[in-house]
Amino acid sequence: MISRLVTLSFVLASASLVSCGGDDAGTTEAAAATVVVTNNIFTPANVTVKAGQTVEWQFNQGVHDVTSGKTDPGTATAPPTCTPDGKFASGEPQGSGTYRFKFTTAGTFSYYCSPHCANKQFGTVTVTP
Ligand SMILES: [Cu+2]
Repeated sequence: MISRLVTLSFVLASASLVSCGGDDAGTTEAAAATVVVTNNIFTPANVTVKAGQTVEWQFNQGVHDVTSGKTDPGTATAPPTCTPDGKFASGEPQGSGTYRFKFTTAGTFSYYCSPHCANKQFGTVTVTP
């Protein structure tokens, strides 16, 4: 029964990924880097891909999102802050499924989890030419 539910939710998640345009949701191209999302940490937090390659985030534990923008870890007296830049975003926080984004320009792109900015759930994607 549990495995049937897991299969069903996987199918539903896959269907919703295919139906949402933009980003890299519908591609069959293999991801060049995979980031596992568990409670308040991206693993690995820093990945490097080449321009034109795709990064895939796998939501495995808790409820999180992937939002691009500036991250500041704060200080002993100031809390961490996160400011979205609109370059990529997975949308509503999710507890399972995947999010994929194809990076087409070189640079270093920082991102965070919106619900857990205070926990410094930060990551970066470095894209080489
Ligand atoms: Cu989170």
